[in-house]
Amino acid sequence: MNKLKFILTLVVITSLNSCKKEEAPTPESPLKDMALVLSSKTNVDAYKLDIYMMEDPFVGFNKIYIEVYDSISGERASDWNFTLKPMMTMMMNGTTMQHTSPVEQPKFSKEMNAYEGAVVFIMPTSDMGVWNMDIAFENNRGSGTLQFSPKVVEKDNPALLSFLSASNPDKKYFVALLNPTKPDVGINDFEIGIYTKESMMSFPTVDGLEVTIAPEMPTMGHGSPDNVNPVSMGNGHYKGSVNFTMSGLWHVNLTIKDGDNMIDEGHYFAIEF
Ligand SMILES: [Cu+2]
Repeated sequence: MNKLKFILTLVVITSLNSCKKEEAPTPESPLKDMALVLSSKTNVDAYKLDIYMMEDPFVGFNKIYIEVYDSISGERASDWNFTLKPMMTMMMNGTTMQHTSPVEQPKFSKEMNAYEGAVVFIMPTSDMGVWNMDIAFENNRGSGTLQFSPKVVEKDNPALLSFLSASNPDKKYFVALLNPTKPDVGINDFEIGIYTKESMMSFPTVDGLEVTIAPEMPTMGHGSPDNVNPVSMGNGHYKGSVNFTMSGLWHVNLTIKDGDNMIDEGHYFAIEF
């Protein structure tokens, strides 16, 4: 697994426990094949937070897992609340401005024995702008905030599309590719997330749109049969399936409508395997 090139900044740390006790090692975890991006003591009892991501943060839909455990007993907690607050600080013409990005706030997953959430980074980190993310936590024994500064890269084949609505040029949309993450020959789950921009501080999900997909191999001039158009599942997610009849470079062309109003046609996700 690639080592993450993170610059981690802990902003709020904890009062140190005055009495030293033997600490349990980080518990065995279903997340252990992912990248540990932050591990920190909290100011709540002897609890620690371990934060994992699947890969280096990128422009698009990034899953985030938070494991909460007692550093003495190793026992895991499921009664905490988390709020992720990603914020980009950008320089524009000598002045500083900020904007956030779409977020799925973490909820406890029994399967992963950890909190599962997501952040859709809409721009890469650059000389012009940097990301910081507050991770606020609370339970009935206390609260606090950790912060880290992900270095967000743009993938060679972008995992996020953005455009203005064809029928309302004041409305901006973002479409993130969620699946397939590991494409293969044959039928693949195809899932996207759709978001809009209400303000610099609000990027809500958009449900109930009509999405049509048309995969093609641009170098060979053919498509594929038996694709299933993604259907709105709530929470901005749309699920269908795509048929890649051979390996190589595919374009999955999207047409997105809101009732009779065209939102976009002509954008595609490039997927190569
Ligand atoms: Cu930005």
